[in-house]
Amino acid sequence: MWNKEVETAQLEQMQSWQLARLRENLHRVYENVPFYKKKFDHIGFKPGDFKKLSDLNGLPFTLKNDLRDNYPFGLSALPMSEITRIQASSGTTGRPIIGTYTSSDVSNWGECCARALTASGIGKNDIIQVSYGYGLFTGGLGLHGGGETVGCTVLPTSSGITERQVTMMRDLGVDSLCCTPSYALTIADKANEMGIDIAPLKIRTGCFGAEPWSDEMRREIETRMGITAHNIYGLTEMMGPGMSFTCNSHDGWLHVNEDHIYPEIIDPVTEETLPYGEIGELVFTALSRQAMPLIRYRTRDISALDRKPCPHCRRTLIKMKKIMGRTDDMLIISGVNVFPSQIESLLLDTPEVEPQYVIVVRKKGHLDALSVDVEAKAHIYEQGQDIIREIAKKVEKHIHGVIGIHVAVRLVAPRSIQRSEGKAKRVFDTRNT
Ligand code: DLL
Repeated sequence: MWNKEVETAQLEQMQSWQLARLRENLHRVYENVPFYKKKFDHIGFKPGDFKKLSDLNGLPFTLKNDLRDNYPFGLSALPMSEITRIQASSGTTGRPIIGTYTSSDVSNWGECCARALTASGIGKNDIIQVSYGYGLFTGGLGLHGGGETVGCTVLPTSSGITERQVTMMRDLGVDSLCCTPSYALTIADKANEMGIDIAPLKIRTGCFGAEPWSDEMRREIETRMGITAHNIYGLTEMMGPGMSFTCNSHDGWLHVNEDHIYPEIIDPVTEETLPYGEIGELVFTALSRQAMPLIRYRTRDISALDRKPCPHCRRTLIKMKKIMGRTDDMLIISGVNVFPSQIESLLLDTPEVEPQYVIVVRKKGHLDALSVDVEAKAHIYEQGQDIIREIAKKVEKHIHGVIGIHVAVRLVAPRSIQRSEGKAKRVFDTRNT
């Protein structure tokens, strides 16, 4: 463990750290961020009234739109002289989401990523290849900072120039790859094309995140690269990668760095806080962040929380379930709620296809129709159209059996779907275009 004292702290100790930090941040935002002053005044709340963690339930949420409305620095709690870094995420529409950091924020971020890297088996003697994009996106610099905190050797390849990713991984004896899961597969494909087998190379572990990925995809990466694939989660608004991470239990739960960010699960419709174990939307409150401490930020990510200590690694940090989807990713097809990740799991249950697919939603008359193009494995594709159609029908039946909707499945030629170097775009919704 990177920080055993915190990662295995008793609940009482953790809650006292959380309460102290939360009180400080509530004062900070009330005094320095007019947006929060107005919101707190509106409900008659003064930071001095805050006595216990459950008092958080009564405080208003912060939404993505609030960040857009207060673009670029309206939610920063400190003057520019204190800000040492700005990161941003492009978002899908309109203004970018800006995150500001003080040097203490950057150092805490490094600490959180160091915990994640350590949990993935990385130490001082190892080389990590950071193939997340460097720049405004938090992936590259986040894992870079984590690697430097651990004291391992960081190879800042950034994303792209995939052939070079493969040769450097081989020639330098890289121990760990950090990138999006879809880019890991792109790298594996490129190695294949180059006639290089990654599995026997020195690399043994990886920290993958920034997009949802199924267990089937994890197994695919693990088999093709001969590594253990770890999950790392985060968002620009709160910090970036390192908010939570997996240990070696691979049970679908991530340990949350709850001394830096306080998680809650709410019902996205009623906005009520839900008890541990229930599925809902993740909401985070910044505990140590100085530059841009968001209070009750609604992530739109769907997950659940579990307070039981991990039987595998003994960390006591609260766990969150691997992201199951996003409230805004959910497709409603003929009245049935469908998450792209459910479709991915079902596709990858099928041994004849590659983990490369696109989902298209379109209007068919008054109804919504869903179709999926998925790449066939090369040896299957070579067997001709009859076999391909037969497998497509089998997949359609499987999806119908589990989710209860009809999805038109097409098996397409190997390598015909565009490969990703960062977050993969897999869903094309043409209903409103
Ligand atoms: O994606 C930060 C990051 C970089 C995380 C590298 C992990 C590794 P944003 O671009 O702001 O930040 O996107 C945040 O991506 O709300 C989730 O919907 C999704 N996401 C991030 N990590 C995971 C993950 C970075 N491990 C949004 N599993 C979040 C599923 C993830 N979804």
